Amino acid sequence: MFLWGTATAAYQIEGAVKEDGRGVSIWDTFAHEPGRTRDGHTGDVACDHFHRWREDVELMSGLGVNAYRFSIAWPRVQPQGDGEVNVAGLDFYERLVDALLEKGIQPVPTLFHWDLPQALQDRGGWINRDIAGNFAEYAATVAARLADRVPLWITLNEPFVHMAYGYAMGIHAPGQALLTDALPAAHHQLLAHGLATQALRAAGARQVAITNNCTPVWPASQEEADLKAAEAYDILHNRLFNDPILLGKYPDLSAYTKTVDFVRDGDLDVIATPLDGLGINYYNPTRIAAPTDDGLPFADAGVTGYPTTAFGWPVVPDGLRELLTGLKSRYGSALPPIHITENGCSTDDTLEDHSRIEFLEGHIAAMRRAMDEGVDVRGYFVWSLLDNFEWAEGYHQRFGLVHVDFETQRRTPKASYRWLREHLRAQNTDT
Ligand code: GCO
Repeated sequence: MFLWGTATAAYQIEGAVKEDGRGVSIWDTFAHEPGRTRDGHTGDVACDHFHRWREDVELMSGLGVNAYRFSIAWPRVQPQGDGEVNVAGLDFYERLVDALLEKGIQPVPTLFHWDLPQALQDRGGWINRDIAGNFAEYAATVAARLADRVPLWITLNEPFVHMAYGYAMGIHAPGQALLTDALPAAHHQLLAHGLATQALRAAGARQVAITNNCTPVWPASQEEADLKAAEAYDILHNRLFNDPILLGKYPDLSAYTKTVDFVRDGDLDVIATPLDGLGINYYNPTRIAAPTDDGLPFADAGVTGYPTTAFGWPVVPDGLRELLTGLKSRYGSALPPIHITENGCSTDDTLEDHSRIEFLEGHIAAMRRAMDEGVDVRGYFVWSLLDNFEWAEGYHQRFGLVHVDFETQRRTPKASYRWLREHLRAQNTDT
């Protein structure tokens, strides 16, 4: 069965950050530091999903999706990141999973969508190798409770973005600006993913995947310097995260780091533990030019000549086809089945979000073209069910099929919700 779903993440929707024994996450800390998020917005309340989850499950049921990708907040399950387990946290996700299954919606939990327990950050976060073992312990704890009911698990969400924004550039939590010294945060996330995959399987998990954010890379020109920079970007954004998982080796990183001594014997075997799926988040292609002097080996030249979303991101539906067929030609038979675990756009604060309908229509069509060209795609998840806390942008970017009034928490389906409902209905009658 092809999975049609919506996607969310814990810190972006749950709120209730101090309830039922939840520990502090790096996003609680970061969002409360002056100047980190637009207008100082935080996820303290967000969509209050922690209290309103029943209503949100009803919204999905009304939409007619058969899957829901959400994330589990590590600090709800292990407030200190290791050791003591907060049973109330597991109870919350168990209630959610059971309610979804009752409605015929497959739960697709992501174990880490950036809300690292602050206690682990205090020990270095993803720069500290020990965290990989902590993550595997946490994965085993969640799976012990839910593996019998969850068909598909996602270990990590977008390790690239977490490394780049969180540790290299400092625009997301934990707010570190280490530039290429952030590379250990990539390796330790990948190692954590491999160990967690093994722990999940040992606990009876049926299918395991990871979600990578991938982008087609377009050189700004055919000049040597631009081509070289584009290759660097492709390596650091895409291949750094796909190659070790799918091929068991890193691309050549010698131009970007003096040493890879953080990679130890045996690590790559763990990282390449076979998977049942690869989650892909696609938003737009990236156009890359030769570096300026900011210390990075490339410069973002901006994609021009396309419509843009409210966020200013270029809308290039065929980029999804290009990305998927590109993955197939690069990895061949090493490529597992793909799930589009996120795709969507932000729009202005309107219920008549016709540009979102056009966006989704275009991207679903591009996905189908890739499938016609032989790419094995098994699912498509719209980001997002609800308008929510868009990280450093706070509540300013609205990605939801459902509008949220953040004063009253009132949910109102947008035109795109009705469009998707009809699209899904038509498919069910077609097949
Ligand atoms: C990401 C995350 C989501 C975002 C979405 C829109 O890609 O940044 O997975 O949490 O909200 O992508 O930016």
